[in-house]
Amino acid sequence: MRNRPSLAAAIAVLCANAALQAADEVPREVLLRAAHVTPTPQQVAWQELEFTCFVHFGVNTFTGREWGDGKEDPRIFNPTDFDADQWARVCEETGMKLLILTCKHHDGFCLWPSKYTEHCVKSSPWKGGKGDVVKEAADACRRRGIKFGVYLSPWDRNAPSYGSDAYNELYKNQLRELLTNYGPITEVWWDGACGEGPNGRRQVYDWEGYIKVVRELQPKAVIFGQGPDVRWVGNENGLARESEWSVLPWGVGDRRGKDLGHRKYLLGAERLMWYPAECDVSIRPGWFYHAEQDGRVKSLGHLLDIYYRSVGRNSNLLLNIPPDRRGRFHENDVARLKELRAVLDETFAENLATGGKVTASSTADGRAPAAITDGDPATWWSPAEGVYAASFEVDLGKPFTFDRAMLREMIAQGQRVERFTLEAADGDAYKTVAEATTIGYKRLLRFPAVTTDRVRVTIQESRAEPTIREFGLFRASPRESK
Ligand code: FUL
Repeated sequence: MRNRPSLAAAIAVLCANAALQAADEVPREVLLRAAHVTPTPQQVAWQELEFTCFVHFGVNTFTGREWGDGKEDPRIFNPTDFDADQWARVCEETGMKLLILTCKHHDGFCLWPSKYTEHCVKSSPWKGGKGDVVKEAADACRRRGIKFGVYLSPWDRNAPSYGSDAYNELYKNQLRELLTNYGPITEVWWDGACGEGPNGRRQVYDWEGYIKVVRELQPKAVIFGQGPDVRWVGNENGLARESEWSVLPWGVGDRRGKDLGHRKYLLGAERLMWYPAECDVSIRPGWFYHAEQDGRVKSLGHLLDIYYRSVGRNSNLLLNIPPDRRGRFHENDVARLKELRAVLDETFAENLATGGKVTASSTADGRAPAAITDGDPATWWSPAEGVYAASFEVDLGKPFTFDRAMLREMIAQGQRVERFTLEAADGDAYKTVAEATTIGYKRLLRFPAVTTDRVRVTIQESRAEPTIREFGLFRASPRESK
């Protein structure tokens, strides 16, 4: 008679199998389901903005604080040389495609003449109490083709009704003012901060009700933070994860976790959602302007690192530039932004893969690999149906030296690639240049310079057939290393 395995051994084997399945052996149907979660047209349009501008401006600019307590005398708000056109011009010149203004921060002071509070520009000496920062900013942005967004802090330390149902009505009324009177709004930014109000009470926010107001008045806007469209990346350093998925289990709780969209979380997830990350960070230590931080504007190297780890990792970058007491972006910040723009332009001016001959290990009908270097955002390469691991090669025609690569998936089809390698030909062999995980809307890779006339990208794991929209090879601007 053969020995029967003990119960403990059988359980051990079962547990080991379950662990293996959780980590790697996720059934293909589960992966395919995740791969077919797609963004809304608003989410696609938002993602294409890539680099955007945050503007923290308000009573804190004049008190030197980061969080006002709502007891500020509104008369302190008095910019001496206010110029919203300068904000929009800097955005235009430096490639920031959207400007989000703190219309109301936690202190409750409104930068527009709200009907629902006296704690606003109406009570300030600026323009004799007739000024409207929101209007000037929205108009300036529109004139220069910059999209406009509103930050309206749910936490209000001034509103006497804070902490009661009446505050939810006030908040919705203020939202209605902002979403009705200032033209198209591209993003509504909801800060998660929820502290005590003037009466020591905390507010139970009516998120569902707030979302309804946005959907009704600005159906094309995306909601950041507490809404279902765009999520906070989980830190205020402007950095996305090595693996940044836009497809996540519905209502993912801890946004600070490591790889929120890892395949192991797909198992057992009842609903999945397209929920891309936004990386917010300030160009200075503070969100608001403080003269003593004029010498602490982030270095070019630091900003470039942020750019590669946000825009280059399937996320949008929301970079805060705080106007000073004049109401203008400070010269130091503007100079740094211009340097950043110049380096990015020089680096990405010429795609060395353009004109190369592209071949692939497998191709679906009508999805020829030449699409990945044609510069046409509407075309993409895909391997044949059912092929989830595939490679493409680019014959550059002659040797080039490069140290940056770009890959983009066709996100309207979903996010699929889980792991890939970039190799450079060295004689008859290929040598690995870089390895990475997710691609998504855009992946930028940095690596030591290589010279070669042929490269290969191998996609080792993809949840469904990969859809590669664009591929590029670049040489970093020499100014980057200075
Ligand atoms: C945080 C706020 O408390 C900060 O003041 C700042 O506005 C930042 C963008 O979000 O939650």
